[in-house]
Amino acid sequence: MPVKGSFDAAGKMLDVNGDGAVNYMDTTSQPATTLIADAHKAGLMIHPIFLS
Ligand SMILES: [Ca+2]
Repeated sequence: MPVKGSFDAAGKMLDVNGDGAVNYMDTTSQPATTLIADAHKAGLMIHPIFLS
């Protein structure tokens, strides 16, 4: 599922929730893509990972 961040005029990502850290918690979810369905149709397996 894609996410979208907010950026200032210089292109720096904003600390939207004001917790002092800039990370995925400052993003909003976007509509799901067809990536997983397309991968399954191609016979591929999906394995999620979390990067912090
Ligand atoms: Ca934050």
